[in-house]
Amino acid sequence: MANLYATLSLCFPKDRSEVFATTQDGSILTYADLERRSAQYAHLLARLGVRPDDRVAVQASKSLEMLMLYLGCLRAGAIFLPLNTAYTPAELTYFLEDAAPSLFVCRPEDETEMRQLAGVAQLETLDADGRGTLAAESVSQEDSFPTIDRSGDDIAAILYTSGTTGRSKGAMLSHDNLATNCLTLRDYWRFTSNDTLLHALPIFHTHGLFVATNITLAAGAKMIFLPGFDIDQVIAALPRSTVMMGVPTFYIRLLKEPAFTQELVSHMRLFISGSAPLSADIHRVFHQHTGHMILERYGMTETNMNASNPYEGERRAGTVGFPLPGVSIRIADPDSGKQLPQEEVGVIEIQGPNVFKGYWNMPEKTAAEFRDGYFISGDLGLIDNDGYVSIVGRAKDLIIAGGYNIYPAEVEAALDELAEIRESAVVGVAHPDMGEGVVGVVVPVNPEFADESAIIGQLQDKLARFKQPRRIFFVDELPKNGMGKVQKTILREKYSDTFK
Ligand code: MCA
Ligand code: AMP
Repeated sequence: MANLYATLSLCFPKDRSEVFATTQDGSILTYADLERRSAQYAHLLARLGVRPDDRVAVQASKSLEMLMLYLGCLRAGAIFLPLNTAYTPAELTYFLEDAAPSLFVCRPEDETEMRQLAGVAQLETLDADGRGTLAAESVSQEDSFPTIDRSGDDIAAILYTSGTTGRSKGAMLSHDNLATNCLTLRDYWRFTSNDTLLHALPIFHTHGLFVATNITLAAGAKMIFLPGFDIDQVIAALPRSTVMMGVPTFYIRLLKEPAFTQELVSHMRLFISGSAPLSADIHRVFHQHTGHMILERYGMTETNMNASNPYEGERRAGTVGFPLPGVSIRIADPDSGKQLPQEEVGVIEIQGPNVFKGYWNMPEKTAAEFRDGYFISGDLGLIDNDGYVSIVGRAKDLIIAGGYNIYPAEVEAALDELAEIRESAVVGVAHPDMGEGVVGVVVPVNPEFADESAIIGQLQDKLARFKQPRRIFFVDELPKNGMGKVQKTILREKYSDTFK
């Protein structure tokens, strides 16, 4: 295949005056607008000296302009590198030094601070209303652009994911990785140009950018583009939508809302959930309450989507369905790599056109995460006798809160740097809203010290808010096994009621 944008544009409605997106303030972007605006961004990038394969890093609030910048990057052959808006300057420094983007786009209010960061070659701004220096400069550019030819293996985007050890890794996703996956999902989930997707996810991660947006484009469909998950806005938009995608927290919150009734969603075609486990309980309650069975699917930044419950046929709660067409999933013994039979639990390994091209500048780390051409997910699961894949746990030490990944190793490193702390352990425990909540268990240098807010306060500049422990517990010592390794199972058990 070719440039992802070229592939998507073949799927746009013939009549380009069709609506692509409507926003909260009532503005409308048609497919013709999309072609013009993305062309203007592509021209501007070229004028700013951004060449094919250069990285364009973006930490901006969710806006249609940011989506147009994404499409402009694709058209110009540049590599789009979106960054979570919650990341602190300390966290950004690493990403910018590592990826060495030729352009960094930030929020106008952050401009002064961002200029100080190392690794920023060129800075432009973009705000939530689509204003800022970049948007302003783009409007005077020519509004048609010959999309640059790319080979399917060329990199379209880099998304950073943290790891259980060491630094974050930039997952390189090719034009083919993204194109094949969204075309497969469009067909698997029966998207057509009659669909209107309710888009309330952030657009700096796979879910909101590649799954939600690319599928809409690949179907020539429409979206209602909300700034984020605001329950009132979502309730107001549901009557005009046909499909909704979300993390489990979206569905947990909707079920608590009295205005979320069966009548409100009786016309809906599909609810999709992913990024974190949706409990069988929520599946059941949602079904009883609305008559809709949520379709749960499984993905990763490195692989896009791997498995999905069927559109027709049984959507089985507690499973993530079948490997997608063209994707091969096997279960292996975590240590030996030996393939395990159906019904046995092991590490989930994935092969297919969806699997990424490796970690940016990290060939050894990339090699270490593949076995016989299969990507080792770090998720523990099984394939049952009917072929349904279930995720039953994680071989990697990872917490998922509200669909965001938090690596305890990173939080522990930040805690251990504090003068008051001798050592720490970070675990995830059940949280009624976010699925999991972060708990820090620390051994203070001074046994008398027990100031929780002083500890959390010192993390403000170091870690994004969503990674910070919501509670800190002070102990004399951490439970360890004979090898000196912290026994996190004991801690998870001990603090299991923290958020109940
Ligand atoms: C916000 N906060 C969080 C989270 N989000 N803390 C932990 N985890 C979170 N996910 C913090 C806020 O900073 C705030 O801190 C406090 O929690 C309460 O904020 P609230 O207003 O309730 O939160 P919100 O703004 O409503 O956001 C919750 C959210 C949001 C809507 C669930 O986190 C969200 O949109 N999540 C989606 C993430 C996502 O798209 N994941 C996909 C990754 P304070 O105490 O200071 O007030 S892609 C992926 O995983 C793979 C590939 C896949 O399969 O899709
Ligand atoms: P990320 O690093 O943000 O790409 O997150 C990927 C991880 O999210 C996977 O390795 C899983 O642990 C988790 N995940 C995604 N979808 C699901 C799901 N439906 N059920 C359980 N875990 C999921």
